Amino acid sequence: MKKILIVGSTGQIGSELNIRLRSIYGENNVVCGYYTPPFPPGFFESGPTAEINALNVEQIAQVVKEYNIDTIYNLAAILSATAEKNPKLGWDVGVGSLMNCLDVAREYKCAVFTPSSIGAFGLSTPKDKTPQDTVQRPNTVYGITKVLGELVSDYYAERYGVDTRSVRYPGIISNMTLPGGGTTDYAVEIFYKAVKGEKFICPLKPGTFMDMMYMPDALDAAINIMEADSSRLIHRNSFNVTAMSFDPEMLAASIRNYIPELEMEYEIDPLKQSIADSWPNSLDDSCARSEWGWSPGYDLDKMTQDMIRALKQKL
Ligand code: AKB
Repeated sequence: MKKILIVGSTGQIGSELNIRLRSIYGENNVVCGYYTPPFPPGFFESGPTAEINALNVEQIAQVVKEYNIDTIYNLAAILSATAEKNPKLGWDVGVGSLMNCLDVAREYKCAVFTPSSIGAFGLSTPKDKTPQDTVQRPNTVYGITKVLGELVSDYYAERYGVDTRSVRYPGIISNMTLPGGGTTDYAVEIFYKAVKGEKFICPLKPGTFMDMMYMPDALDAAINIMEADSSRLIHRNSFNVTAMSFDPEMLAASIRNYIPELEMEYEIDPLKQSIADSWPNSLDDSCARSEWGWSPGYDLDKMTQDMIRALKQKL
């Protein structure tokens, strides 16, 4: 049975990943490293937890030693738009947490999952059906940390034999914990507004296409890549994965199938728009499909129905 540490377990992904991992590997085999609130209901009761500042390598090493951890999910990050407002913080968290996890993993022989992102691509990357192996010259600090993360993770795998694996996440849509400061956050916020019956002010122009994914698929991607047979992996850091690609108009139309009164107006946020314009419209995820069987379960309509159902219950 795996012994897992999640660094950053209270964020958008971590707060749901910990529940899924505990249901697979057992409550006591998943340690939730936390630093910042909010803490989901039952967080401190449902299994071991440890306060971990991802920038403090000793704290990570201490927990890995104490619980005999063999797998680290490193989810500490400052998302793209927030990182552009505070590039030093974006760099320190993005690079610092990864280097700390890699160094601890090297010493204690752990596997490491660290998400990369569509943000690892830039203006000179082919925009449609972006290939697995292509130009990566992002112009955001978030993207730069993601490219560095991919390269240094491969370096630790080749040079020190650390089992590093990763996926390039698109925008993740979820209903438990809000994302904080990403360029794709609009695709979550619109659902909250629609279910509350409020007007949605969209920060991105119509025609701004980006890859997206519903949280259950994002969790599958993280767990399945870590469970994949390593002899089948030609790539490691990091795999293109996607489930759908849409622009704000398509998303609003999908929601209006179930909430016809949704009102949407545009008030473009220049920072978010310029980041979105530098990212792909759609990824080619065929390598993930052939090397470890990636296959998403949710398309736009299925996700829309489930988001509305879940938010109606929650709100
Ligand atoms: C962001 O918008 O910053 C993230 C991402 C796509 O990596 N959701």
